[in-house]
Amino acid sequence: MIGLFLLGAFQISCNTTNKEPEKPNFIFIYADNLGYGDIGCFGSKLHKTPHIDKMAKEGISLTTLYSSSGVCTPSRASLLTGCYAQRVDMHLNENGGWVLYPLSAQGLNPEEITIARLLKDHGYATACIGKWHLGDQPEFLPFHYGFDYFYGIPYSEDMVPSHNPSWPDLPLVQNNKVIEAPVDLTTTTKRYVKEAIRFITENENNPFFLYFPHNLPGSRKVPVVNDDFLGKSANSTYGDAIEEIDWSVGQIINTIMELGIEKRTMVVFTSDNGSPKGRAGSSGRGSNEPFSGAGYSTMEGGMRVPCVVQWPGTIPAGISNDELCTMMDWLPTFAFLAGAQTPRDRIIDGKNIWPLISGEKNAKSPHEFFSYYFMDQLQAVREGKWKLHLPLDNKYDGGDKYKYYGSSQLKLIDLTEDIKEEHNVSEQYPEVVNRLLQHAEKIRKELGDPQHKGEKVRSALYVKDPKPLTME
Ligand SMILES: [Ca+2]
Repeated sequence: MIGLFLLGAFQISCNTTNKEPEKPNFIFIYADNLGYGDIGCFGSKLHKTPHIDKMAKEGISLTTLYSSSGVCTPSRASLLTGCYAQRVDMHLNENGGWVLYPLSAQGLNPEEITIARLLKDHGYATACIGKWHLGDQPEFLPFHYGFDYFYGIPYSEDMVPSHNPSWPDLPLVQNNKVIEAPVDLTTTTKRYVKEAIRFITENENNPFFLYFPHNLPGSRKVPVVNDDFLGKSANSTYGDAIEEIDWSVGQIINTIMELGIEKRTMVVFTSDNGSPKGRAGSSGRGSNEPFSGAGYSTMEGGMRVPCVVQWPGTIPAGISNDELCTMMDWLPTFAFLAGAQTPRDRIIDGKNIWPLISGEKNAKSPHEFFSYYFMDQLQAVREGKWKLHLPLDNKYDGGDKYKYYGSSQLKLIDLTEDIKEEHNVSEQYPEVVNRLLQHAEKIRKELGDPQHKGEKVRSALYVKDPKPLTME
């Protein structure tokens, strides 16, 4: 194990020869609303996911990876910028809702340095194939964030005119142009795979970054899957969607094997947030086991997501790591592996987690604390094994920050003993409570709360007169 790690470290840090160290390819496969317990290697008995399970067998499972939000837009902003969504002003939409909707005037600020921008500036070919959801106006399409190529839908697959008549038919976008509307969702995964294979094949001889955010299992009560998968799983259409995603993973892995580039390609599979389990109209069939809570919440089940990473010959096979890491850590980690610099002219919340991923002995989480935000409300903080649910006068529980949801009590949880977050041990550990309360105050000052804007935050970009994204 250690030998393999040293080999990996050598490959990426050796500057003693004339030859540049080889830059690895990165393939980041990101499911939408797939729960912790939805894949075989993370405990699902219902869904058959042989390809993802094989990745786990040949790579590493990260069992304590947090998305930095329980919902799409902030989670994606956070992944691509390496920052809390509050830091980059993508935690609320301009109307106080939680995600961007079609015709939103708001989008991720193109001045943010995304993973794609950073890698592109370092010689990588870059593509985003799948669901975007960081702005649907021309100023906000992936092209502006370092992606050479975009093929996919601009926001969630349930954002259609039947929900809101002012929204256009759900568009399929290629680069900056709508090529189909309404998009035929039964074939999107297959078409994404085809585009992904083309992109990988075209770039087999140069470093590339493929960001592959699926629109499955997604936000509908009944996910739209391909006929080849419909009715095949043991868990209704939801299970069919998970198995279609798994098929797509197999196609990607097969491609890099056939091209013989698997030893210089890191493949990550994860999800943007926990399964909403019926919230907001979505399917109730996902699993966040063994955790409590659903997506769109700050319970473990909402924010902890399954993650497997493979890179044969560099990452040891079949190991797992339970140190705390976050979706914000991919940017500094990829930067490190590509020989690039994590931006220094701004705060980046993520940390390089290569020591954890590469199986370095006794490697510890680089995070002292983790903050569980819901929109602009800090609801809990974690330090080591402790999670403190904060006392709040109006604890948000839905997508409208102006609604009254009721108050909540302070609750200290020992996550090593109480994964379902049921037993308040605050009275036994007053010093832990005090420390975490102090930390919460610091974070609120820095990243904001419902009453105050954060002191160390940047701004999203807002445009005037947003227009529907339609065919020309
Ligand atoms: Ca999501």
